[in-house]
Amino acid sequence: MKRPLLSTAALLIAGGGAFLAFNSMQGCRPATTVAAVQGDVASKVYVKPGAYDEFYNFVSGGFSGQLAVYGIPSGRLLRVIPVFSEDPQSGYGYSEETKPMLTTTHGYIPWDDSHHPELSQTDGVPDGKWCFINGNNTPRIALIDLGTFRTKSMIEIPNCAGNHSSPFTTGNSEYVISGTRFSIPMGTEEERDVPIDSYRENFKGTVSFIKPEAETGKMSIAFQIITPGMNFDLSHAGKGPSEGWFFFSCYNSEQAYSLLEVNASQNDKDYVMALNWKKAEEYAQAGKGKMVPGKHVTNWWNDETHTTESKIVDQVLQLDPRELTDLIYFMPCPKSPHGCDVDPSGEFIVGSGKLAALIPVFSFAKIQEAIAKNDVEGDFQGIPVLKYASVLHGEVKRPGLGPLHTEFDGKGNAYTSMFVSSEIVKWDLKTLEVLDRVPTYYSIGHLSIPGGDSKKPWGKYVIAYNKITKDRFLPTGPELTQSAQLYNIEGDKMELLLDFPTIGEPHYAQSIPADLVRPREVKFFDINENQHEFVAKGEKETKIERRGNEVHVWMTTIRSHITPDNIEGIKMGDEVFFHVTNLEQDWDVPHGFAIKGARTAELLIMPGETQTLKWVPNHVGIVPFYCTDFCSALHQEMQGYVRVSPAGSKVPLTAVTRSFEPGS
Ligand code: RUQ
Ligand code: CUA
Repeated sequence: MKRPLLSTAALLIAGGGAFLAFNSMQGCRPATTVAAVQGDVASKVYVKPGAYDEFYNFVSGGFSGQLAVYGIPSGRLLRVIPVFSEDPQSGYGYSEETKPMLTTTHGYIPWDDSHHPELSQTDGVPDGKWCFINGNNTPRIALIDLGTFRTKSMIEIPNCAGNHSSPFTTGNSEYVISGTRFSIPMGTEEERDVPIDSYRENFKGTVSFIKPEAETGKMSIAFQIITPGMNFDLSHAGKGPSEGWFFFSCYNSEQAYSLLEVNASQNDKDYVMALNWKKAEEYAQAGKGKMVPGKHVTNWWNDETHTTESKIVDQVLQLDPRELTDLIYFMPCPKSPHGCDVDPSGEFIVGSGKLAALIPVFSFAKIQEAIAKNDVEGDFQGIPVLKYASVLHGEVKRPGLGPLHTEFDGKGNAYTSMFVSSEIVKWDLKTLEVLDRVPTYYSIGHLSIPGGDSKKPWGKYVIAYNKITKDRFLPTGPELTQSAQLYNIEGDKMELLLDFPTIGEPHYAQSIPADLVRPREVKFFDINENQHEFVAKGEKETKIERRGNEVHVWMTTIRSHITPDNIEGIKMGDEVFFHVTNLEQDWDVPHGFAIKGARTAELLIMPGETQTLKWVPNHVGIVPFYCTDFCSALHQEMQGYVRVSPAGSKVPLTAVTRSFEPGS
């Protein structure tokens, strides 16, 4: 969502949904766009040359499908990690080794839309090991290794459409969750080929529990729970007393399937779904589920072969809460809830109804009581609906307009983003009193506090991720930069410190002290452990080999030459595979590889690693190749030639580096 349309607002008013009108408008502008920045804020974000930031900030690129890494408090962009989209800088998605990472049951997908980074946890606290992120469009979950800052594994989610309420983690990353946004018909072809207006009978949702293997980061689907048809928006795991539970915001309890902006905004309340995952795990292990069709791909990056390993799985274990009746419960939640956040103590669950004029806070203790007493007001498609008044801790009154997401500082305060009124509102978890509010520029979506959705937030800052930046930065044509804003939250009043531009749409983000990430940092790959099928561990191991019309070149790079650099005997019709090993054993010395006419990007090969570029020559003649990464004083000398001859030519296949006497 970038720029809500005013015409939509008009349509809504005409449609009788006047209460909705504000939702469609651009956020109310704070009167002055130059925020009152007071005193010496610059020194609070200034990281002097050569010094490091205190926090890593992992920010989803939204529709770019990538994950960006910033330093906080400086807001400096450190890296864009390619996850769901190809990356011309590193060759991710172009090299033969990484292509399978982006391959699904729908084939190769060069792009996806990613929303929510979630750091892995130990004892309910981010541990700096992994970062998960969801692919929305073609449902997948990715795991990024924070040793290498690379996508380590990716799993496709079957029986899912719009993987939005994902990938939130349990307290020890036993599981990450994947909740379907769109409900869809599932099962056999016949069961899936149904009229759209049979939504109520045929459309269902699922939540899948993904298990990451602690040692390897390989992911599999442990089980999947089928749910009534609705839209599932966001989720969070319980903690402390509510450990073992998951909470999901659900909208479209109207079960509309057309013009949702009006038709899915009719009910006064939708739901927060409480799911007992410990119970589900027990049932799964006791064989209470059934295997159903659910073809999906699971991809894993092997750091020794420097290659993706892929596996196709045909079925998933599904649990049905209509039979296993103590798995899920609905709690009424005003009105089209978006965020669903659990406070550090684990007692309070905040449902942010984006069309509601208040924020309901549920009490886990009361939920348990209501379940024990069967204190229900009815059911939704066979699932019990607990009484609102019985599960409510209380409501935050008049918080602002368009509450979306809430994070916590660990000192008893909650911070909620207000999309429509463009502000962050700080309130007290116990008294539910509003304590402070600051404007954001503009239309804040998510916000993030370091550790702010965990058991022990580090606090210190809240960062706003805005949907609209009009007039905040130098314009860049119709598409303006996206942005984040950093606020200090150490005092009673929030204080704006910094605006910084971001890539893609900055969606959700998480931050962690750099000290927790850095002990695992990988500086280069040990060449002795390189088990790539086509590795050359030294220049003596370089060679060329023809296999029918495939030609394989074992190639090495080291400052400042490529071996071999004179290749002849390639013919039109050949497919040439350059397997390039970077022989360096030093930090920060990648080499690149590019060849004229290659219809992919170039490669960027890290020290000790082997990567493969496939090249299909389409012209007869001499074709140069070279290193694309400025690696040394003689980087411009790092080059070579391939001779391409007509099909059927008798030129022998050779690959050499020649000695050369000047003038001879
Ligand atoms: S949602 S702006 Cu995709 Cu995370 Cu709330
Ligand atoms: Cu290697 Cu430039």
